Amino acid sequence: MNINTQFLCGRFQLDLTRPQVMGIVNVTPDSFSDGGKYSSVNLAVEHALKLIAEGADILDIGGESTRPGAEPVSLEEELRRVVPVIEALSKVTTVPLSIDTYKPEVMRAAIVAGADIVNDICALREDGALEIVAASNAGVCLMHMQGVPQTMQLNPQYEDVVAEVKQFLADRVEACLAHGIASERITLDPGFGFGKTTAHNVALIQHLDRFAELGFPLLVGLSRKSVLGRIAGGDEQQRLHAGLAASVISVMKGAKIVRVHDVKATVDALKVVAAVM
Ligand code: 9MG
Repeated sequence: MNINTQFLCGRFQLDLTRPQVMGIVNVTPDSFSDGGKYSSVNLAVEHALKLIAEGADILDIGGESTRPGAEPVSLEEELRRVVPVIEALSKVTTVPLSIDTYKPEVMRAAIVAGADIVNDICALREDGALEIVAASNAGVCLMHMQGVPQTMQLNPQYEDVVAEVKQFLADRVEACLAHGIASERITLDPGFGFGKTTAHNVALIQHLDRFAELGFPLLVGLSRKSVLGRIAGGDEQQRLHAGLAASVISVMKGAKIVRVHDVKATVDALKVVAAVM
């Protein structure tokens, strides 16, 4: 199966023959990894520029925490958080900007503000989301999630996690193509930690090649996630080494984009992978 080596996203055509590092910019006071340090526009922009200096190829900007148990934020509050950051970054950056949201209204405003990619944990299932992305030239990341963030980790259940996640992603690809979203604009993500036990997450990474069979570039996000803490120990701030192992394994198993907090360390680790592979 041939996988697109170019990812068309907004103003950009990303070359995926080299793995791309997507740096996380949380604009949330309750963010699980930055403790709210970057909640104001200026600090978020400053942090984003630091990630670019460290080698980020893409920035993923989010205004609502999706960690297990997190409460949703209102549309107005999410817009207030992310739109000024995207507007400011689109004027000064040369990397694609991704909006991490499942809300169609936020997608629309973010694209107008300069977002190049829609990163949707709901895979464009909200009413109107497919139409908004189709009407733009933004790239999209379709992610699998069982349940909703508030309750998804209470009792995740699958007969065959790999087959079910793969079928879900295949169905969402069909929905995108039917709405006129070109295949070169689509990336897929099994959604590590989103309604999955440790065993489910391990099975997904072991079988990442099965998702590559769908013919679309894979994005993997494991950075600082609790599954790494359950495997290796340590709280969120102590999961760097486990996260680097996860990024390296993901890329060696076919991931084209890794979504991470620790950009410099990941870029260095992936240089070693590139030298070897
Ligand atoms: C927003 N967000 C949090 N975790 C994520 C993951 O694993 N993948 C994607 N695409 N987005 C994520």
